[in-house]
Amino acid sequence: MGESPGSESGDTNDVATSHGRATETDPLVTDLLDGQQRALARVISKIENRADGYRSIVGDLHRAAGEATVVGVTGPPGAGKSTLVDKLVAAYREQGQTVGVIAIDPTSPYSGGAVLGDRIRIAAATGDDGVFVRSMSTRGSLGGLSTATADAITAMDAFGFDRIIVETVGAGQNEVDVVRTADTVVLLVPPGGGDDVQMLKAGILEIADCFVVNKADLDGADRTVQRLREMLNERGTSPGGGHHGPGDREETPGDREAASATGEATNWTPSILETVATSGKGIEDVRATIERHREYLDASGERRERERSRQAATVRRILRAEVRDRVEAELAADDGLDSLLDRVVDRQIDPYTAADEVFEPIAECLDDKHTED
Ligand SMILES: Nc1nc2c(ncn2[C@@H]2O[C@H](COP(=O)(O)OP(=O)(O)O)[C@@H](O)[C@H]2O)c(=O)[nH]1
Ligand SMILES: [Mg+2]
Repeated sequence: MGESPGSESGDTNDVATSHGRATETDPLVTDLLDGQQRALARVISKIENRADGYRSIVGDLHRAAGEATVVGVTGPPGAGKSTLVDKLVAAYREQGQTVGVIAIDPTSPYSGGAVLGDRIRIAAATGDDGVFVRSMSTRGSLGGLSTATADAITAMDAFGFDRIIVETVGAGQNEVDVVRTADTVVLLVPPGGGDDVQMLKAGILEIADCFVVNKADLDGADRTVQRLREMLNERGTSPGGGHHGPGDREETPGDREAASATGEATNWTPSILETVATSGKGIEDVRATIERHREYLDASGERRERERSRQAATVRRILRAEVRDRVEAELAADDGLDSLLDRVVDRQIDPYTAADEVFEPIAECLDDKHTED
């Protein structure tokens, strides 16, 4: 909850860190690392609001993170993700593991624990400090969610949770990017959905490590399992194979396979499981499969590869945002585009030239930097 709406100034501590370089550690960081959930909640709010000092906070936390296993749970709305996550949390707690949950729900922003199942709400309400649930909204600028989620994961990781679950509807590139921040991707598929399986082909299928046909109590689950098997066979997941095309950027599924193909360890063949999340049937299999995948990631060296491509994506996102902000600042300093636009509309200059004129000072700085090196 924002305590000072409309005010950017905050208290004097924050002002000192407004350039993103803290001279000393923010007390919030100390409290978070000390295991105070309230500090964790406040840090995530700062991350979400891009509040003063959040960068140096994330910087400090980054050094303390890196131990948690991040599990992405994705699938269409109503597939039973929240119900399954709820049961999964309980299963982890039974094993003595602590769990942080991030629910990204475009339909119910800021509804807090309300988007999740009863078990988690109860766990949270009864003060089980081995569970922490947070929802994040999809509002904000392009790519902002991916970065904010990555930062929130860093905060939960530094806090010390053994497992971090990110629930998200796997629609759209932004959400696919979010799911890619996970070590293990669990994809929920509703039964009887020949069409749904068809839809999955668009991007999300390739990044699933575990397929879960939930609502197995309903008709059509067997057929859906069958269809998924066929699809995986078409894909050719046999060891050593499975290249889909040239991976010309970081973070493509091809990168993951290339990484594992170079190692000694065998490739991971995605599992297909059936569950009834409402009753808890099959949840233990899901938990065990995630653990098995985790062991595979360590044995194959793929964990580090995934971490590298995820960090590459984060750095690139930050850079893109940085460039965008610089350009906007440049525009603002030059009275916006107004004078340039008149010349473009009057056909004195073309849009490329206009863009060049705006970008020139930035480009010059970059050129200077490169000649220094
Ligand atoms: N019959 C049946 N219903 C389920 C199952 N899992 C979840 N549901 C129901 O499906 C609805 C949507 O579940 P929810 O977990 O909110 O889905 P989400 O949108 O993917 O998070 C709820 O009414 C659940 O009770 C299941 O295994 N079987
Ligand atoms: Mg949900």
